[in-house]
Amino acid sequence: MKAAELFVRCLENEGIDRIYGIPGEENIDVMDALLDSRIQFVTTRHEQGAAFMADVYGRLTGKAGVCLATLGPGATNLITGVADANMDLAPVVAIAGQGSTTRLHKESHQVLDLVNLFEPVTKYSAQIREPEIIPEIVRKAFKVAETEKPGASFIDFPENIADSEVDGKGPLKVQSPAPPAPPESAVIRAARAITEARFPLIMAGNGVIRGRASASLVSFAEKLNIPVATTFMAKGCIPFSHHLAMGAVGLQASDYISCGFSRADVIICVGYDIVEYHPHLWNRNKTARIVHISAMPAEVDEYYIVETGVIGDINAALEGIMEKAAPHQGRLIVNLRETIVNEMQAHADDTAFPVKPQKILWDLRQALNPDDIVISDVGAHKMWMARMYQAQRPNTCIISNGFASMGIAVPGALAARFVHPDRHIVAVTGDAGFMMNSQELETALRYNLAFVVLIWSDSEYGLIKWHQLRHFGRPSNISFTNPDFVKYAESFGARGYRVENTSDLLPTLKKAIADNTVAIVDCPVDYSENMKLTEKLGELVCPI
Ligand SMILES: Cc1ncc(C[n+]2csc(CCOP(=O)(O)OP(=O)(O)O)c2C)c(N)n1
Ligand SMILES: [Mg+2]
Repeated sequence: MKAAELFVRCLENEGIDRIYGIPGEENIDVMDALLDSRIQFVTTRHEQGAAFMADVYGRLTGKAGVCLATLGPGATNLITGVADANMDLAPVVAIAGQGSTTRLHKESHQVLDLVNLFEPVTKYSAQIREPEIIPEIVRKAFKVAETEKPGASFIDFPENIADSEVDGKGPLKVQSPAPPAPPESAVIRAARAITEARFPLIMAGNGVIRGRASASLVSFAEKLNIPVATTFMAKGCIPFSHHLAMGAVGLQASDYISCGFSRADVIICVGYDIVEYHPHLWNRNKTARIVHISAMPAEVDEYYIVETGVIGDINAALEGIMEKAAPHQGRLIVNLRETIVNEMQAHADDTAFPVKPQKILWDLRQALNPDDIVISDVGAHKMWMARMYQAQRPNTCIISNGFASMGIAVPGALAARFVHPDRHIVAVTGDAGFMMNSQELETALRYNLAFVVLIWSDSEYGLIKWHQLRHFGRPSNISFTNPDFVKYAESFGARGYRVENTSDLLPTLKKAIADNTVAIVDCPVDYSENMKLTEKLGELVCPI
């Protein structure tokens, strides 16, 4: 058979149902072989969109999302999304065409050394130099991408190899190594440290969601009566409505939950990776006694010196420790949770216009069911989403906080709808981030995918202005003008709405969801709340 066909057989063997990407000259053999495959090719409008789709697919499913591009510019367009997946620990396999092996040694049209280019943004980057090694390269790319800590793999497929014949080769058996149970001695030490703690606090990271350990985490917290803060990327691993939920940590400034961190003597980090939230921001004095529960040993950081490491399957670790540790009283936490809940509710009936961030989040929560999914883009809106959106289930509030690239929300929403056609999906985005990948609205409509895009309009790079004001007291080069988003939506064949009054927001969101197609809601936002938040948190009086 043709090598390109063997390659597609190997992809099928990995159980993938979709590839996102853009065909090119150098991968015509693969594109042709895909016609005889059950794998669906989703033709996107930018390779970056394809990579973000694979990224969010990977985060939602734990299986590698797959994106494909041609050589040179197609491949370089993939890089931002691939880097995002890699740093957010989402499994992705990226594939690019390449020139023939007979022209890679010299100056040659569109040829770049892609294996080296992708090296720093992947866990594994390889070129298919011979057709016989296709089964090994494909299997390895998926195995490496999906194994803790997950990330991206890259395959470079030269056109003459794809076009060559290969005999007697077939896909390799798919094997997924499961993390072993942690050693009993570590479980006992952790249980003792937690029992002896005066005020323990749990910080849950995205590893809890990757390890499908949310239910164990909640039982662990309940049994031992220990409050839980989550990182931005672990929102929902304990329902916000739970009495032990303390909200999300991750702002660079102090927040209410920082009071919990400064009062706690033992911090139990579960599935936490330091890329999610620098330890120097929550352990400034290096006094926290850290219990590290994770599938992998901790990264080295002078502010993250582990006292007790419990390495292995997170479910097994939590279950083992909770059997052996003694419950706590938990009285300090009641005030802290009340303060956080009160702050979230304070703007429920706020009618000021432009709409305050707090009110947007309140109404968004009212418009959605607990299982519905929001995908945040990156900007000031992300900080508000992370702080105040009340996620009730794991993987229902997708936030990129590793690489944190703008432009993820629209392609991410598209991928989420493919995975969960039965749930409502909302892309929450700034006006700048929206315009970075808005071309994928056309892709979504072409595949009949329904989701809402909620744009927080300020005609500025809001987050950057916020930083500039904090540091220098004046903004520098952050303004732009927007197209008419309603007409823009309509020009794609999508629905478009503009919020003119704050009281219109909730009914408009409900209408947009009910439209059951792509709908854009342009919502003017009052970002004067950003500096007000900075001032309020600067004068923070701890409620505990
Ligand atoms: C691709 C990319 N470019 C630049 C940045 C730096 N950056 C972070 S947030 C931001 C502004 C985002 O503006 P907008 O999308 O309008 O959201 P807002 O902050 O106004 O809510 C910028 C430029 C980034 N994270 N990603
Ligand atoms: Mg903006």
